[in-house]
Amino acid sequence: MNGFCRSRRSSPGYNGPMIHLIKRLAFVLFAVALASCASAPPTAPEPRPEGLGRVEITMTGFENEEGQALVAFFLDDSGWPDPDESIFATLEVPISDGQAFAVVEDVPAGPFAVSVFHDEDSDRELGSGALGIPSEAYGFSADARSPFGPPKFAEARLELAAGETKQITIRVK
Ligand SMILES: [Ca+2]
Repeated sequence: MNGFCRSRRSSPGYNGPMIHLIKRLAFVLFAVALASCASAPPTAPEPRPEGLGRVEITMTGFENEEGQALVAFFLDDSGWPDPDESIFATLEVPISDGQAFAVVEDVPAGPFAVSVFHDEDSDRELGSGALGIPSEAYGFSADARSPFGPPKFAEARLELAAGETKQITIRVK
């Protein structure tokens, strides 16, 4: 500790400008970071077209009728894909013959995405086993699938037109 302090004091001619340079560099890096933040603001909500539609969701691929299908409906990536974070609609629907069916009414036209999982033990959580790999079947609109974690909203995104009834199928696995 003393040695460190002494060496700094003993050569001010070298360390002084060096420290100044490091401070300047740090400031430049900070300014660059700020500028890159300014050029990429958080995604602003897109303007949506006027009007409402309806989405009919058929889910297939269930291996048994335990529990229910938990369907979460999103209009943007806020909270995606957590059913408890969906600000638009979360539905629990029964499973029969390996299938489940849900209807979401009065959906604002524009982009949407749906996440589904088979909540076999009815705890409202996507069960996971070893290494965090899901133990309950799940799926997303647009057949979105990602090898690591859930796909992004943009990958599962579909479009609804005003006055449209859109029928989609989500296969869980
Ligand atoms: Ca569960």
